[in-house]
Amino acid sequence: LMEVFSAWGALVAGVLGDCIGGEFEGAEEVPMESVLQHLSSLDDETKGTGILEYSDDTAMARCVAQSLLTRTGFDEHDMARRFAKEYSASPHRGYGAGVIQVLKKLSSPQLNDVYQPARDQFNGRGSFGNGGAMRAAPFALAFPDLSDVKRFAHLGAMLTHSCSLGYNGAVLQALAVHLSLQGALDLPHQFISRLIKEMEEVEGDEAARNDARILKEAEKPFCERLHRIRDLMDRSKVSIEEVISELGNGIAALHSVPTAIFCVLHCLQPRECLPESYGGVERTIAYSLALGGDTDTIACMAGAIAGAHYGIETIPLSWIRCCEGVEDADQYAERLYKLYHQSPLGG
Ligand code: R7I
Ligand code: MG
Ligand code: MG
Repeated sequence: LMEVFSAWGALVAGVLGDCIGGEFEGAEEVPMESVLQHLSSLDDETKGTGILEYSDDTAMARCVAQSLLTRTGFDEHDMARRFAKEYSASPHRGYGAGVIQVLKKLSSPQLNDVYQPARDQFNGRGSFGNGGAMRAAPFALAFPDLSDVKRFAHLGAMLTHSCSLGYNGAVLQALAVHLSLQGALDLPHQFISRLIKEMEEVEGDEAARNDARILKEAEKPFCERLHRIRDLMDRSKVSIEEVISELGNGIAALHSVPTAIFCVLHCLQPRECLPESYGGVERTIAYSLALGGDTDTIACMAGAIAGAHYGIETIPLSWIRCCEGVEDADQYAERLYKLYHQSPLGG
């Protein structure tokens, strides 16, 4: 059963990860000292950090939440329209280089098939970027039924990411948030086994097998990464370098969604490299930033999973106060929570 504190935690911590993580996006190496300095500057109001703006990750997640709420369920035309409108209103939120083409085409009134622009990307194979996964959390909140979470996270991602290595990252992220909302992180090994079981089925699909073969990945790429996570979990010490080389920190969904899940699992306990005073969400976001690479997106995804587990009450007010769009995230979470409990959603 989902608690409203978890729903708030998921969407709010996702925004925090994006806003706070933006500082290090694209950095190759990020010393933990720099991360802790950045985080402590958020507590210090005299420093006048000002408001940290959200990027495309949150901009698109807001569209997903608004669309699910307005349409009381998934409506691909409405969601596509919102993505396009948001992009044309604020194009400078740091969108991926390829997805901009899709967003421009989606604003054309003549468009019949809203999934076509995404299919045209990268010589017709579609994008494997993490742009579908970074905005997947609202799907986890909206649908009580796991098969609906999978189905609509998939379709929502397909509006921009038609390669299975892109949209299956969104399915995995939505599943992780959904299970976390239900308290599944109390038993971390069962949590990862459950994700493997679900993704075995998701990646057994013909299209996924084809993409994996063409891109020379493992037969079931996300499952393979989840197994690597399980191996890393069982080790007493894991270095940042090992996490990066085993799981990645890049802009591909395959190199960032499993990484975000690992960050959450690794930070379930206090860690030597992190201040003792930190709660779980703080640990998770700090650790995500220290990996470098696509920090806003990895922290956003890890933040959503962790926020669902620990709940809103564990997040420092000083962090909440300095990030753009937190109040809205809070409201969307509450309204999605009500939908989840009151009316059956569906397509
Ligand atoms: O996936 P996407 O929306 O980007 C999201 C990322 C997040 O980190 C955000 O915070 C923001 O910074 O961007 O955008 P896409 O343009 O679809 O994919 C991102 C990038 O991945 C592309 O610009 C390409 O560099 C790369 N990429 C590919 N490269 C080769 N072949 C994605 N798919 C392919 C591909 O099939
Ligand atoms: Mg971004
Ligand atoms: Mg990013």
